[in-house]
Amino acid sequence: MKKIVFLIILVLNIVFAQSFAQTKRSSIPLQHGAHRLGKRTDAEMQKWREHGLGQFIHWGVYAIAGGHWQGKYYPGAAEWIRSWEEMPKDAYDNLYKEFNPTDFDAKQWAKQAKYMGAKYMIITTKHHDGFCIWPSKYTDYTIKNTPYKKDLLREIVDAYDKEGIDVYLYFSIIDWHEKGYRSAIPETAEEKVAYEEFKQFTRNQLIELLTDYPTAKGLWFDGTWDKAWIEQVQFADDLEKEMRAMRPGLIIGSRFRADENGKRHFDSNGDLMGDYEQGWERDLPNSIADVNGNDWDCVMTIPENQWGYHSEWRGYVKTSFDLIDMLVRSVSMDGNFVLNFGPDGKGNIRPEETKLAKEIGDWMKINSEAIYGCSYVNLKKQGWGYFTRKDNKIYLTVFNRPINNMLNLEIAKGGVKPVKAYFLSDKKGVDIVNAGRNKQNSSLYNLVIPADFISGQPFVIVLEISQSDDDKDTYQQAIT
Ligand code: FHN
Repeated sequence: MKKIVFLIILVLNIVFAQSFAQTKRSSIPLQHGAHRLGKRTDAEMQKWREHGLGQFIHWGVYAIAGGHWQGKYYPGAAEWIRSWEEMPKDAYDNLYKEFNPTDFDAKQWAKQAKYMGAKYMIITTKHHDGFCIWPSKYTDYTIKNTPYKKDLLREIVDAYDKEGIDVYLYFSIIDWHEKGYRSAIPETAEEKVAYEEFKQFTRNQLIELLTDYPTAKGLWFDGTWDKAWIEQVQFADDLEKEMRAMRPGLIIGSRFRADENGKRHFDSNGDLMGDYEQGWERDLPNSIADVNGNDWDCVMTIPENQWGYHSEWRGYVKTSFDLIDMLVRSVSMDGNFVLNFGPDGKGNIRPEETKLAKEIGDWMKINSEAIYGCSYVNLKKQGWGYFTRKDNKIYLTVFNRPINNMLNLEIAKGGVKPVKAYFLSDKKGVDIVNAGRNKQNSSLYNLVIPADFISGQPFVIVLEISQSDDDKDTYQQAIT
């Protein structure tokens, strides 16, 4: 009887706690806030979630300038060169007349991405400069009017589709080329009309992209921080609904629109707007608590902050170890890691990027089981690396091999039970030493790396687990 009363109280507590959380998160009535609480559970989103690794490509006419103008070095991000005071706007706006990427080979790009292990890619259809790599019928500022003429986006979509890599379309709402575009709220009646036309133009282009490239799986928005756009609450919400109705399963991140109080990414109740959090740019969460139970992606540059092609990378350039570390770290916190590439004006992927793609790919060939379809593991973080998990396997990716060759593992009471451990690379067994319990009654284990094991790479140990059967205390903890 006591047990039943206890169970009823427990259930009531859980129900109360959940409804409290719900009430709290939705306490401000919103018309244009999040339209869904919690993660999407459909197959398209599940697939996105399992990708782990993606490729970003920034490509447009800025690649011709390559971060220089008339011998001068532009210290900003190459794709922003038009905004540089040393860059004459007219000259930039006419660069497209020289855009003729004769070395471009979409199949080669896709093959390289496939080798690297990317399961999806994001391509800049139009960056802030407004140049469209597809022949949009709503502007003349497109690939069609360059010497190249052919539809670059089509070539990319087809090539990546063929390799089984899902394509996502990057689209900048900021458009420096379109005459009605304004960053701040238009003041005059004339400007207001122009901005209304710009909104219509934006809608037309998005509908055009979704219609003409039906295999693309989603849209990756950018340049949505302008005050003028933030204020288009009803318009943006309606447009998002229209796009979703047009393409069920479409995936859109949290950067598209603001709520009625101007909140972006998260609405005024703190709920995520969009299907995944898109705010992790060149940055990673510190812990799982930072991601609030949401899906997320991290987009990362190889140098400090260069997306488009800059012929002269200055400062620290990440190594494949840095990038693999970020990849595993992302997956260990339920995120996807998306690595950026900036091809040059002729369509070549630069040798530094090619080298990194190869090194990451070599690593993935052996270790991708610890990435694809894997997620967060509720185990205390250890200094040697990261945990990821799929079904009954926990993957320990080791970046910092301890001097004593012992990989510590701490499993809270009632948690999983280690069954066996082995190297992912050759399936050779790894000893699991039971190291007793700590004061919190967690079970401690050491996985012993054989002293003669040599690896010049981060390596993965697989730990097979079963549900715990260790509820009984074996050792009386001291009372202090
Ligand atoms: O301004 C852009 C930048 O050029 C680049 O495209 C990145 C990629 O996420 N997004 C913007 C800055 O957030």
